[in-house]
Amino acid sequence: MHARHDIHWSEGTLKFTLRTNAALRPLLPSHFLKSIRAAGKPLAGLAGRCLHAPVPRVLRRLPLALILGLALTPLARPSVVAADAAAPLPWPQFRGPNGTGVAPEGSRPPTTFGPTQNARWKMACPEGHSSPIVAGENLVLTAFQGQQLLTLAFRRNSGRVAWRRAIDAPHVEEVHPSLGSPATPTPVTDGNQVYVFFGSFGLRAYALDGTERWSHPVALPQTEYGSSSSPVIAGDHVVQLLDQDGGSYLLAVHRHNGEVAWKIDRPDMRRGFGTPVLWSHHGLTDLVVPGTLWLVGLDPASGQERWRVSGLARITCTTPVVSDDLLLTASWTTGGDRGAGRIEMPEWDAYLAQHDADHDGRFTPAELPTGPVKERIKHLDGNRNGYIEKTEWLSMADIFGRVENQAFAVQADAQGTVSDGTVLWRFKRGLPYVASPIAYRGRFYLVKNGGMLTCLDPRTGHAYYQEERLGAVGDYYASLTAANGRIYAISRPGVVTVVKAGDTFQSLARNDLGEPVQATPAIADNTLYLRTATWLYAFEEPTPDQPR
Ligand SMILES: [Ca+2]
Ligand SMILES: [Ca+2]
Repeated sequence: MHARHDIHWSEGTLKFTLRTNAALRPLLPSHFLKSIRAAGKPLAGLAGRCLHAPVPRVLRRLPLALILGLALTPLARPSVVAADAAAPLPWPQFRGPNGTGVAPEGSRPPTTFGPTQNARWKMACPEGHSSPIVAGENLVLTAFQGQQLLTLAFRRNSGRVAWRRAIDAPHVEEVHPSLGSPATPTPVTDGNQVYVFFGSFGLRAYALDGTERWSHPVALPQTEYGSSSSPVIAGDHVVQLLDQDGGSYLLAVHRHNGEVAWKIDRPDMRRGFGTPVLWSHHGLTDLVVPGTLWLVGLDPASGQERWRVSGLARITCTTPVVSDDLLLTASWTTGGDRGAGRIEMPEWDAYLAQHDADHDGRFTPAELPTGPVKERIKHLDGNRNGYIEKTEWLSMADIFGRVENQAFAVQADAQGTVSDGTVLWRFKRGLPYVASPIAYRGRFYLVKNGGMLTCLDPRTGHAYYQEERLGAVGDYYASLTAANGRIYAISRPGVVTVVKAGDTFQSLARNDLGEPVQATPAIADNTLYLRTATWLYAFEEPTPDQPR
């Protein structure tokens, strides 16, 4: 009997073991032993087991015969196990684990809190809409102050500023004058580094202690409202969505050096503000990317498109969520509902004949009459040359003609195929504009501007309740979060309504923070970290051994 021989390695917080035996070790090429790295694919089929662990890329590079030999040799039975998969990062990105908005079970943040209640600490925080993430002992967020793009780390236990890094921005992207900020995308961490993105700069990586690691500048995006999509980690890559009015693309760079891994153009996408998520099913992981009208699934290793499903808004601000085997989303933009308020672009030839005053075959802003088309002139003028050309007009007319604001759920079929044909249901009421929806404990929740909450069955679309009033009016920009059986919905004026999760609407508390909130909270252990217009709070109920 050969002695078992385990080869251990780690990637981020995941630890792996390749379980084989000493007799086979000489068969493994030395580069394999030296260069094992985790990649984004689940290990399916190898050794007849499906393990919920990323498969090392190097395994895919091994000769098939060797893999089969390893798998079939009775002496060997190799397997890759995630030995420490139960130690995920607590809140590593926008909306926490894989963008779900759901805190790990066992988290018990407070239900009632405010500037003078259950605030363990509060710290003044410069302007910005990015959400805090948990990176080691720190919270990290971005801010904008004095033409500088800031990355700030605050000690989780005290709020003390641990480090502050600045990027001078000679050119700041255009942002919405009252709603936007050049510091809106939320950082992401893989447990070793923090990655930040500014539309006015690009990507930058810092070590957890704030040491600069690399930069990847990008051309200034054209979104009018300001970049909002947050970077995400997919295997060895940092992925950044740069949907804009012209020249949209999706970028993946290597985590260790910031060099381009792949870049794909998205010519049919216009400005968009959502964040991609990862969806694992049928032995594959899809990078799911929101955009104009289409939700697209890609291979995270190459960027190659695998599928697309229709049903997103003309401008998608929200991020989809994964729940069990379902992919769920909801989006809404003005003019995309059927009936009253629907925007339709006039027919080009007739409109040109009527309004092209200088007969040059295109429109200047001055030539267009006041109305919904003229209001969207920057959105239409994708190449930013100051004219609306026929191609720009027709492509936008096509988008306005096809859009159907909705929520929907999609499930892969038995073969793993995803398409419009595998959409389980579509629902067109109570839709959110900016606040991403949440799937929590078997229900799917949407918050609509004005303060209305809807609860759906994620498998059927059945409404357990619809557009229940939260009692806190205003727009909802922060995304829904959940912990300990409660949903947190935050109005832009700064009221956090805490609702009991379940099939019957039950409001538990309304907490007024006294100033606007656009950032999404982070939840770790029993603390809810929340950024308001000028403060960063750590809300937590005092424990008996923790005097205030
Ligand atoms: Ca003209
Ligand atoms: Ca143009």
